[in-house]
Amino acid sequence: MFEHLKDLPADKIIALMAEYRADPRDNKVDLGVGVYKDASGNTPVMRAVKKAEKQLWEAETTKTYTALAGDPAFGRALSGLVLGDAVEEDLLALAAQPGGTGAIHQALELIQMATPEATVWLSAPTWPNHPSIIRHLGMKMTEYRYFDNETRAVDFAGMMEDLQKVKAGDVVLLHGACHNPTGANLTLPQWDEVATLLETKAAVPLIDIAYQGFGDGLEADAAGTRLVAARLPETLIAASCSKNFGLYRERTGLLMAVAPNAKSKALTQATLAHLNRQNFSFPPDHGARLVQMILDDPELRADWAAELEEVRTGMLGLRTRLADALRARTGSDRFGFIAEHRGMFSRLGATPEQVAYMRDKHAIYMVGDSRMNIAGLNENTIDLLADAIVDAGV
Ligand code: PLP
Ligand code: TYF
Repeated sequence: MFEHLKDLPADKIIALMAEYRADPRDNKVDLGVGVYKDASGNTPVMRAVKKAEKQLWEAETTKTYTALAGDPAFGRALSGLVLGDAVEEDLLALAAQPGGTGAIHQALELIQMATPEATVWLSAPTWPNHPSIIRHLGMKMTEYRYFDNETRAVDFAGMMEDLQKVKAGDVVLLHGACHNPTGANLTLPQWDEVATLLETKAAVPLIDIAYQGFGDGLEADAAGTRLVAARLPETLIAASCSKNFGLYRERTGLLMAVAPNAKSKALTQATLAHLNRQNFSFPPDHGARLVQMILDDPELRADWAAELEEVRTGMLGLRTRLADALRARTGSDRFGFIAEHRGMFSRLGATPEQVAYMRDKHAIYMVGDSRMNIAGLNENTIDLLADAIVDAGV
């Protein structure tokens, strides 16, 4: 039977990780996969996570199953972090998921069960796993304009023009904060306009929020998501704890569904539990438990938020210094957008040839669409990158 399987396209970001590892050059710089790295290139376990793990090890008396939708205390804690008080608890269906990806997948399956004909609208560009999962599920999808390749900012006029064509029941996938791969984000007034448009069209927002705390801060990064969730009758939100809690391999995420009334919430909640059961039964609990412990303990929470803030401001500093280094070399503000972008990524706007040139000649690895992971830089490599960008003629 296996002979009937077909070759499938590899994930370019993951393929790049292997190419980087295989490169013997000492001066190589990894700006590829979206994993946070400190100045020494390490991806540390966060302090609060370590403390919570110790507490958990001492206090945990059983490993028995939790509940099909995960431990409700985790759902309450993480939905509180993402949504604040934007949505009443009795309108919010919650299900723990293996990572943000699990939450996106489950959201799409829920949509497929409810409205199989719906088209999912994706930003151009978006995280490659979005179209990949939608294609795998056999759902309809299309794109809306998002990134202006000239200004390297959001093409908001183009986005709104394209979203005019959204039909009732269609799903519009939005990045809650720190757009991947571009780094260009909506302002709060723009979120407001998008919310009004979706409301008029009777469309359903699906918000992927994987970088809360990496952009302008924990509250500011959730503001757009909260605005939409409070305004629209139905919203789906897929949250990931991989980046902001550094829990990558623990696979910690949450799917939130905002329902229009208590009856609809109960039905949605039951459907989410059913979907978990079909796909993997009980969701993983270790990372979820750590997140819940951290968020519910004022001391752990303060320590976590402080460390996350160090990460955020560190990346902002790298952005400013890279933009300055390019200003000094080019005598222009052409690369000023790097300091304006937010989150882990910026799309440089280099051609695939220029990206390949920087890898071959300067040992600088970025994704083929010229997405750079800013956290992969440090004080020493900023100048190397600035030189390479100029040398490649970007
Ligand atoms: N969505 C986006 C845009 C991402 O970049 C990521 C990152 O890895 C995720 C979702 C979810 O990641 P995970 O499944 O590791 O939580
Ligand atoms: O975009 C990134 O680099 C991160 C990590 O299939 C990632 O979101 C990349 C590819 C992938 C899963 C996670």
